[in-house]
Amino acid sequence: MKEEILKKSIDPTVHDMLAVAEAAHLETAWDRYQKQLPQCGFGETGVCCRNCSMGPCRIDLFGDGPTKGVCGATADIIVARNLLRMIAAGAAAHSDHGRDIAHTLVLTAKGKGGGYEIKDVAKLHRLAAEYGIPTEGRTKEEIALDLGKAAYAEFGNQEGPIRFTRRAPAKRVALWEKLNIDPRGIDREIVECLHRTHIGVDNDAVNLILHGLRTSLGDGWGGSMIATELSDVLFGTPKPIWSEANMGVLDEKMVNILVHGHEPTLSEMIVAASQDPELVALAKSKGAEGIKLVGTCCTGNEVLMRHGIPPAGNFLQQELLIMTGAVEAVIVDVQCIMPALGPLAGCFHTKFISTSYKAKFPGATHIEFHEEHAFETAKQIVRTAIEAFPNRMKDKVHIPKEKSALMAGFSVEAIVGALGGTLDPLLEAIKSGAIQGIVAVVGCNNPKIQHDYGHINLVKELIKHNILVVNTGCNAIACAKAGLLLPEAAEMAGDGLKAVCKALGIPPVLHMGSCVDISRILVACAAIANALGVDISDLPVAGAAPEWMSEKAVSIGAYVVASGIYTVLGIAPPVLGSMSVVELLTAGAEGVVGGKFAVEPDPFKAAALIVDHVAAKRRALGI
Ligand code: NFS
Repeated sequence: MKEEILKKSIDPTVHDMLAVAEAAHLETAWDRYQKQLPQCGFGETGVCCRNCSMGPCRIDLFGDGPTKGVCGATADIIVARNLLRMIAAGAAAHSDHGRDIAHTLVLTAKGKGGGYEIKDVAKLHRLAAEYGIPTEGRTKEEIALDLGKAAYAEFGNQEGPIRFTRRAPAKRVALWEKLNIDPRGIDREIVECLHRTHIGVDNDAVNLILHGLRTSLGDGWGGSMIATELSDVLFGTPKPIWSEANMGVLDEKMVNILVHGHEPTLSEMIVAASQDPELVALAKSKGAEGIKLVGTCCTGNEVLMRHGIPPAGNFLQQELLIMTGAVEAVIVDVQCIMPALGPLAGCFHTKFISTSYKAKFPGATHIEFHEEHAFETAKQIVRTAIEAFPNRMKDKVHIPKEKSALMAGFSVEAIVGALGGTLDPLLEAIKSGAIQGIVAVVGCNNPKIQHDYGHINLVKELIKHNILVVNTGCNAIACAKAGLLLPEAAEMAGDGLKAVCKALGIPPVLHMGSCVDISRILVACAAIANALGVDISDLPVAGAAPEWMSEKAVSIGAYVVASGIYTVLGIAPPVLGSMSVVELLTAGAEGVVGGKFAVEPDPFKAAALIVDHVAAKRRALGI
């Protein structure tokens, strides 16, 4: 295998497919990244401003060029404004997802759900109690209607507080209130980001970034948490489940359908449609043995968590999956879907099907999905995939064989269940030191870092140091492919963590879901902090995003830090053009919110930073 190919990923399926791509002259994100080099230094350091038409302006950090934009904006102002816009976009993406789920819950409660039903009634009751919605003598639909409307209203709230923010320890809420960063409404804070970054409004880097934290809290404890909680009510709260991961899950004899994107509303129905006897019979009539549904990105995680649908790869594998020549359809909704997929699918028999009015793509077949007709549309989409099967070009089919078994489904409820009904055994393990701490490793892939190298090495180092890892998103898929989501992976852990995992029969790395499900991790942190009578910032916990790339990841990083958690990034955000913003994010923030960022691309060094941080928090707690 060529050296350049090996350098791109640690995953053998990727090596295999990159060789196929090269031979067929097919382009990938890695090729396009190479063509972008050297990337624009102004953009990279965050000192390019396009917010008005006196610009574009840029700051010359090293020469004797301009130090201010036409309006007088300095590097500090421009960097902070740009960062705020990234947070706004990320928070908007997560929150719009949450809004769609609330909408689906309302439609379902009204009997207009097109095939959805309320699956977790116990959770519905718990959430209703939190919102002060009466449950006595009422049907689940009546309760769900009130809950859906109440959650829906959080988006347009003007005064706050956002209900779920009150799950945080009282000390944390008091701190947010004191700093004036307690979010008032989910949309309101996002809109205010856009207002503040308009020419001539907020020109104070600290003030801008504090508002970024407020906006991001409205994501983590608002939009994302609503997405997670209401998805559980509608589709069921995940429980431990077995599956397998990586490109080897594709089956040459089957109609292979890839679901990609983020919202579970569509994919839930695709799961149902793919099991529909009439459609299975149709697939057989076309010469296939059946229908094989696989996932990628966070839609992949949603259907893995609830149905055990195998993830076929993470973010950087989306193009490679089409290149196997064995995928009949890629069905997408929103987010993390490369526009490159349409033209690429055109080189194969693959149908690239877009479904959201919000997300159209070149080269896509658009079959618009509306919740009211969910199941019918899902069947139409699956039928379209099946019809493509006879067009498969046999000589182009190449499926890498590697795949790994995995165990996923660790919602907070499932973790408490695995612990025997209370958090106590976990708290005891933390106090005794068997488990030193808990670290969330999350986020994307990025061609700037060898694919999966950051994810896998960081996670392995942490478990070796008796740190329990919880994960979501594309990190979870990376770990699944590497066999780290198996109870046997406890053999790679330190003695303390190994013993705990063996006693409970759980992996040392717990897959908690999609990226909006990082809200599950916040809930777990809040519950542990409340049980110990401390703030989240006192806990031996940390966050990490070794290969992040999306604006959603920026919003996540911001709310994790604003929740009091130390967070290590593998890639620097575009802020290096302002030393005062860098100082605030990597040092000053700790004195304000109890959490801060660090940037460390080397996963071994990142692990060392986290291990030290966890040890320091343990000392401070006296454990
Ligand atoms: Ni998260 Fe999920 Fe993956 Fe990154 Fe994209 S899928 S929402 S943004 S690339 S982890």
